[in-house]
Amino acid sequence: MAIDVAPRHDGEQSHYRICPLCEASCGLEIRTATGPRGPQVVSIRGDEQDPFSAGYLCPKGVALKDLHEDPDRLRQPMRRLPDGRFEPVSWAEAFAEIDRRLPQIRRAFGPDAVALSIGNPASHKIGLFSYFPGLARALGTRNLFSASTLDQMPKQLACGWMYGHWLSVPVPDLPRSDLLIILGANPAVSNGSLWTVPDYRGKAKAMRARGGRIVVIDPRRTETAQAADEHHAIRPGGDVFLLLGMLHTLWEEDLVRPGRLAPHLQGLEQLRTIAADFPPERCAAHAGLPEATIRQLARDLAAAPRAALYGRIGTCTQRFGTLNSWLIDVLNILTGHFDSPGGLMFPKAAAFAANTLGRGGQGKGVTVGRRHSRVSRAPEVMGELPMSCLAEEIETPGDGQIHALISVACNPVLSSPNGARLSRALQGLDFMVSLDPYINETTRHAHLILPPPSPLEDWHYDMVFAQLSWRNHARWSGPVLPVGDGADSPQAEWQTLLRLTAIVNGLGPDADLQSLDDLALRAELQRSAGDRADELFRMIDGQAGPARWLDLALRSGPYGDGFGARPEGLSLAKVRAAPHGIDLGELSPRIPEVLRTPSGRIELAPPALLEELPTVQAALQRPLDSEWLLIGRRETRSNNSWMHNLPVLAKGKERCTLLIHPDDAARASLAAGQTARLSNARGSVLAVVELSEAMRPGVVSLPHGWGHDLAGARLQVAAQQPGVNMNLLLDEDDRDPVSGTSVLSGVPVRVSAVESAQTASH
Ligand SMILES: Nc1nc2c(c(=O)[nH]1)N[C@H]1C(S)=C(S)[C@@H](COP(=O)(O)OP(=O)(O)OC[C@H]3O[C@@H](n4cnc5c(=O)[nH]c(N)nc54)[C@H](O)[C@@H]3O)O[C@H]1N2
Ligand SMILES: Nc1nc2c(c(=O)[nH]1)N[C@H]1C(S)=C(S)[C@@H](COP(=O)(O)OP(=O)(O)OC[C@H]3O[C@@H](n4cnc5c(=O)[nH]c(N)nc54)[C@H](O)[C@@H]3O)O[C@H]1N2
Ligand code: SF4
Ligand SMILES: [Mo]
Repeated sequence: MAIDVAPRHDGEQSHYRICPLCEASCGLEIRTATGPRGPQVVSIRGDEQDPFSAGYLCPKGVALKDLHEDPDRLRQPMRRLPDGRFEPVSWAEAFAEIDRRLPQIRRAFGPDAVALSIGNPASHKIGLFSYFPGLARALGTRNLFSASTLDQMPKQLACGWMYGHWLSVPVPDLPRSDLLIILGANPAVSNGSLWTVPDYRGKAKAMRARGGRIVVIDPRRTETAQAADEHHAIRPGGDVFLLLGMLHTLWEEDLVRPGRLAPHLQGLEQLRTIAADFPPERCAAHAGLPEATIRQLARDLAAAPRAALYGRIGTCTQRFGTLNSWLIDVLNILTGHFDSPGGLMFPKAAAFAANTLGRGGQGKGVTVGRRHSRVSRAPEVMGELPMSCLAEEIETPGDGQIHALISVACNPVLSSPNGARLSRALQGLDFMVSLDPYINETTRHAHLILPPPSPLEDWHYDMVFAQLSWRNHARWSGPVLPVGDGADSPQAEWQTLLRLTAIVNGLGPDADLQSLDDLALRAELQRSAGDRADELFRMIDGQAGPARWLDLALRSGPYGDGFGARPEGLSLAKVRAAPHGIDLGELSPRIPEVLRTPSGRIELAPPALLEELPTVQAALQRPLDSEWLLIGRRETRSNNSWMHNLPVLAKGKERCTLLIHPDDAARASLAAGQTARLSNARGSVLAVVELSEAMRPGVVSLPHGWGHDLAGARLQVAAQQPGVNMNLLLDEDDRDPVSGTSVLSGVPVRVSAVESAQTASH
C-alpha cells in the first residue's frame, strides 16, 4: 500500500488532516480543487465528525494554507555561500557535502564533537520523532539538546521518578471534574500542553454550566482566568511555596485521603515530615498569596468530590520546576483525585506508549546523570543535556568540544536564553546542518539547510499527543497535496534522517534506504517476536518508513489486532479506513498497571527531590527581590518563534508589547504606546508599552519568540514587525539543576522610559 502518495485530485475534494501546529491536534477538513497550477487548498475548517476535536480549530489551523504557499518556505536544500547568502543545491550535492565533512570531524575530534539539537515541531511529526533516535544512536554523542529543557522536562522527570516512565504524564479529566485548579498555564490561548485538549474553552464552559468551578493561579489574569470562577495572582516563582503550604494544610487539617491508591503508595510518611516545615504563614510572602488563600485552596481541593490540580509551563520553567511538578501530582494523590474520574488520569494510547508495553505494574524506572556536560557539569536527563549549555560547549576548547551541529526543527537563537551568545557560537562552528523549512535566526548559521515537505504534503499519526489526550483515540492523517516527484523536490524527513544516519555509519551518501529500513525493522521484530519475526515482517503494512513502525505499534498495542489474535482490533489499515479517526473512549483508571517503578508503587518521595528541600528553606530565608519581574505570554496567532511569517497570522496590531499594570506604569512615568527599556545584567531590550489591569503589580510581560530583525534570515513578512527577543534578558546559567530546564519566567529586570528619539528595537 502506498503511504506517501497523495490522493488524486479531480474536482473539489475533502481531506482530513490532524493539525500539526500545537498539542491540541485538531482534526481538520481541508478542501482542495484543481486549478491551473495544480491542486490548491480552497478551505480549511474543523472536522465536525472528528470524535476527538469535534470541529474545533483556531486561526493557526487556517494558516496551514499560508505555510504551504509561503514563498520563503524552502522547497530545496540550500547551501550557504562565503558571503552569507544561500543558493539552492540538489539533494545529491547536499548529502555528498555532508559525507565529505561530517565523518571527518568525528574522526578528528571524536563522537562528542558533533552535537544534535531538536525542537518543538519534531513532536508533531512522526517522521522526525521516529527516525531521530536512530541518528542520535549512530552519532553516539553526549551532546544532545532539545526544547524539552526550555519546557516540560521537570514534568517528565517528576513523572519518570514517580510512575517509572518519562511519558506517563497524567492529565485532567475535565468532563467529569467538579473543580479544576490551573497553575501556570493558559489553555484558553495555548490550547493545552501536556494535556491534549482541543477546545479547552468549550469544555471549560460546559463544565461550569453543570456547576463545576475553575480556579486559575497566574501572575497575570489571563484569558483562561477571565473565563474562570477565581483568580489568584501569584508571585512569579512562588509556586513551590504555595504547593508546600498546601501540603502542610492537608496534613495539619487531617485532609489526606488517598483512598483506593493507599496500597500503591511509597513514601507517604516522608511527605508528612516534609510538610511540617512549610506552614502557610511561612510560605505566604514568597508565594505572594495570603496565608488564608493557601489554606483555602488546599481545603477546596480536598473537599471537591472530583477535582484536578493541573500545572504547566509557568510552573516548569522556574528554579524549582521539578519540585513543582512533583508537588502538583502529590497534592492530587493525597486528596484522592488521582487515577479516578474527574481527577488527573493516565491516557492509554493505541500505539508507541511505553507504559502499555510488557507486563506492567513494575519496571526499571528512570535513571539520570549517566553523563554530565563538560563545562557546567550539568547531568544528563532523558539522554539530554540542557539546551542552555549548547553555547558554552561550542565555545570552550578542549576534549569533547562541539565542532559541528545538526539542528532539527529548532530555533534556539530565539527560543533559549541569551540567544546572542548562541548566535556567535553557531557562527564559529566548523560545520552546521539544519533540517528546517526556513532560513531563520538559527538556520542562517547553517552550511546546509535540508527542508521538509509542507505539512499538507506529508502524512501523520500522533506518536506523542495521543499519550496526553483528554480522551483516547486513534487518528490517521493522509497527505492532502502531492509532493513534487522531481529529484529536487522535498523529501520525507524520515528519509533525510535515515540518509544522515547512513552517512554517520560510514555507508556514504547513496546507501539504499529501503534495505536499511528493512534491516532495522527485522532487527526489532527479531527482538520482540522471535520465531515469528519473518512472518510478521511479511504481514506488516506500509512499504517503508514510519508507516510500518506505526502498523507494528498499533497491532501490538493495547487495542491492536495482535497480528490476527484479536481480529476486531486495530491495525494501520483499520485506522486509515476511518477518515475522521477512531474513538477509544474516556480515560479509565490504570494504577497499578501503568506503573514501571522498581517498587511497583507510586514513588511519593524521590530522593533527589528531597535533597532539594534545604534549598527551598534557604530561599524562604532570603528577602524578596525588589525589582520588577518579567514573565512571558502566548498569543493565539503566534506559535513560539516560527509562525510570524504567515500573513493571515501576522496581520493586525503589534503583539510583541510590554504589558504593565497602569499603577506601575505611572510609577515609572510610562504611558501606553511609549517605548520602555528593560534591562538587567544580561542585556537590554526596548518594547512598546501596553497598559493592562490584568498584570500583577510589579510584574511585566513580554511574549517570547520575537526579534526577527537579524541579518541573514529570510522571513520577509516577520521582518516587517520583528518584535524584540525577551530571551536576551535571560541568563543561560539560571536553571532548575535537577532537570536542566531554563528559568524563563520571573526574571528580575529594571524598566525605564526611553527618550522618544530612540526606536523600539535593540
Ligand atoms: N522566554 C521564553 N522562552 C521560551 C518559552 C517561553 O515560554 N518563554 N517557551 C519554550 C518552549 S515551551 C518551547 S517548546 C521552545 C521552542 O523552541 P524551538 O523548538 O527551538 O522553537 P520553535 O520556535 O518552535 O522553532 C521551531 C523550528 O522548527 C522549524 N520547523 C517548523 N516545522 C518544521 C518541520 O516540519 N520540520 C522541520 N525540520 N522543521 C520545522 C521552524 O522553522 C523553526 O525553526 O521555546 C521555549 N522558549
Ligand atoms: N498560541 C500559542 N499556542 C501555543 C504556543 C504558542 O507559542 N502560541 N506554544 C505551544 C507550546 S510549545 C507550549 S509548551 C504550550 C504551553 O502552554 P501553557 O503551559 O498553557 O503556556 P502559557 O500560555 O505560556 O501559560 C503559562 C502561564 O504561566 C504564567 N506564569 C508565568 N510565570 C509563572 C509563575 O511563576 N507561576 C505561575 N503559577 N504562573 C506563571 C504565565 O503568565 C502564563 O499565563 O503552548 C503551546 N501552544
Ligand atoms: S488549536 Fe489551532 S494550532 Fe492547535 S491543533 Fe488546533 S487548529 Fe492547530
Ligand atoms: Mo513548548
